Amino acid sequence: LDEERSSSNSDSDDPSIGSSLQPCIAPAREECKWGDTTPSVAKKVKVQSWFQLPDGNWDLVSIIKTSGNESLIKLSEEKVLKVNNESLVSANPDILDGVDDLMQLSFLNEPSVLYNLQYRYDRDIIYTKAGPVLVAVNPLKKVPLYGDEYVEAYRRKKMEGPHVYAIADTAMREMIRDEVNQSIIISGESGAGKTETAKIAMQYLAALCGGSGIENEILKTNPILESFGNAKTSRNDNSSRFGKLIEIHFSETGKISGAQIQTFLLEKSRVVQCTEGERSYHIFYQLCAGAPSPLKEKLNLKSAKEFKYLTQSSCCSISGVDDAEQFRIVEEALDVVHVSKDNQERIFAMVAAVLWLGEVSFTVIDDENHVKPVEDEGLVNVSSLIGCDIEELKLTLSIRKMEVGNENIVQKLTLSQAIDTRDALAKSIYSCLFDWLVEQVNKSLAVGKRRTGRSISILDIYGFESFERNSFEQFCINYANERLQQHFNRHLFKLQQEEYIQDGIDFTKVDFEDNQDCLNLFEKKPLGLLSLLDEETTFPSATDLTFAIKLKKHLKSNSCFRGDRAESFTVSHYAGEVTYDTSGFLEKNRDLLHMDSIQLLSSCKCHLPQIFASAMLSQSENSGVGPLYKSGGADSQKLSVATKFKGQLFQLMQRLSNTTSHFIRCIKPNNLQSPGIYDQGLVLQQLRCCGVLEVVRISRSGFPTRMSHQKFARRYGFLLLDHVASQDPLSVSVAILHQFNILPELYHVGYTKLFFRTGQMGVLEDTRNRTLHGILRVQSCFRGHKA
Ligand code: AD9
Ligand code: MG
Repeated sequence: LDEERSSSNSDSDDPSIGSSLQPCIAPAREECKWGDTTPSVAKKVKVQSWFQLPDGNWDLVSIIKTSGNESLIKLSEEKVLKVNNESLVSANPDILDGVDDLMQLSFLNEPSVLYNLQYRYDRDIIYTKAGPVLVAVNPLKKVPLYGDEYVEAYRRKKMEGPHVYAIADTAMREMIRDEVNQSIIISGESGAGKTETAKIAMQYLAALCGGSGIENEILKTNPILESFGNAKTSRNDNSSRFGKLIEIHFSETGKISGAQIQTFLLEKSRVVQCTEGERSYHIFYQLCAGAPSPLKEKLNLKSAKEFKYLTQSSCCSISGVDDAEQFRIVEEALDVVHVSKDNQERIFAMVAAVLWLGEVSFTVIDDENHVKPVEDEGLVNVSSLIGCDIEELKLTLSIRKMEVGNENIVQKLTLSQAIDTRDALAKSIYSCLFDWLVEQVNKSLAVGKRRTGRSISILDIYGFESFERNSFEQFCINYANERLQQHFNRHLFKLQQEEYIQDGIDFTKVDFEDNQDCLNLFEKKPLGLLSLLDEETTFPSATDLTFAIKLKKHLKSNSCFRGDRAESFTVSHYAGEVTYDTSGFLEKNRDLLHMDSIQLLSSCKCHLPQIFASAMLSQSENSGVGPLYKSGGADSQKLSVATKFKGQLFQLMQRLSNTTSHFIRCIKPNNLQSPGIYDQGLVLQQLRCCGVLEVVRISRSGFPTRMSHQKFARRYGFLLLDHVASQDPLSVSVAILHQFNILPELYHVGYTKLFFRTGQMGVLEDTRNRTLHGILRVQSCFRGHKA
């Protein structure tokens, strides 16, 4: 018994590790004092179960008595209740409290998974494995789990508890050993910690494989991309508004030799409007607060509070963040990635131009609400910053040239059309600037670096989203997640198969559920969501309502689709049902920039035409489709946003399918961005959405509980009633299985391990505990008698 106890704790106290390192392996909830007094033992062996309280939280209750279908239970707050047995969910024995890997749980039910994660979270052990997946619960505070000492401990395998470092280390080793590219796929909802986790992984790789200095450049891309692509939202003060894949290249000697960044779907609308209490992209505020005086004068900058685009949400600052200081960090980072001072100034001029566009206002010139822009400092600053003729700018913002048949006609813009045109221009300038900046960074990270073909890619991409109201953005994001989920399922299935085969187990197909039906709903041509959306997007007279009607007409027989109220439809995603409101879908999918605006941007004398052309070009290259603008009508016939995104996604999936993937699922413990609060309902919902419960479910359908022959024989051998001829662990194990009449379909004997159906270990553990209880009671009586 002592041996068992010490072996279960031994991993956590390696004396060779610096004393400041926290163990990443949980200690037992209460130290098992098997030889001690009877009451503590009695406490350990009482039967416990999970019971869901009216508030939805699960409580660990003791079963006092069971008769028929009912049990008398004691809640943790001592109240006694009589409940139906069906409302009780099996709890794991205490020995399994806070296990490193959820798969070690004998009962793999939702409350047990939730409890295990909470048990660890309460002790700042934020990482847990769920089979092949690393679950990371955001601590929302500094935790002492990182830095040189930890890097060293993981590198030298002194520590093996679940950690991002361990994942990065495995990826590194497998890349070298198997000569296969690796990927680390990080997902989770907003504020769950994806970006921080990606950075932690990058830091580990930089520490492990740095040396040439390029690793510093790679790390410095983070403040740059965050400045231009992150913003304060209601869910995260530093929310990434784009998806990112960073591919880190290694030389033959395992040193970092370069990197390449790909970004996905930047949220453009934020540039011109954001919700109350949220902010636009950090760079706007950083530039206003931190630009040195000469630059401020050159760009005619005011304070952030004075720009309309930045004040509409009544939020200009983030508590605890110094925008001016951040500006200096960004400037320094731009230096590191070799963006020249000239280019930096051009970048800031474009940022300022966007802000000044927001200042452009209009006056109504006739009874039909037609307008012209007011010629004030807004208009003047925009034209000087982007280097266009002010008259051209005025025209672009007041009329639209159209081709009807063979005739060119000029349409005057109404106030709302003029505002839309102005905002579309601002969004376009900003998103082209973002793409161009990424391109510059990529040039720096790739310069002169020889690619050996070995790489580790880190994907930090928005997780599944389901809100009260879901629009086009959620539609794209959830489609991406559906694709990633398929990649995940296939990977998981393959891993399971390999493990069974390796241990000599006859692998008869373990259930494998695919989400191909849902993907077909999106991708089928011509009658899939994306095709129908594109078709409707190109119809001049189509509206969001006609789009919704069309979907219902063509897709009503699809099992993953449901037509709802007039303008909405529901999709059954792997993570649950989501109802999408089609209003705005067509406009967002078109993302139209009128020809007049394109011509204006192309005519600018500043750096913009270059930025614009290059960004446009890279967009069409990314999509793998020909020219972005087809000639014909006066308005551009641009590739739709959804189609472009689909192209990017296909490319991404192709890239990932050539890698060995490692999955990290980030979990947000509460919606308050505060440490120490674990909201069970919220966590559960995320575990469902990010597929952790799916992993658990898939594994449960197989033989998820594994124990080596040795450990099994050692743990349960003393329960054997008959003498076993051979004392080798395998024979002892088999004898135990026979003695307890465990049905052959509930286990498999592998070469090295025993594999059990879920729940079986719990049964054995109960027997073991009851037996121990009996022995100890006898011992204690005996002691008492002697005394
Ligand atoms: V979003 O989808 O981009 O809105 P993320 O990327 O999932 O979101 P992020 O990484 O930005 O979330 O984390 C949110 C905040 O949680 C960070 O700003 C940190 O304050 C906090 N965080 C996340 N991970 C850690 C960690 N390992 N240690 C400490 C953390 N704090
Ligand atoms: Mg992020």
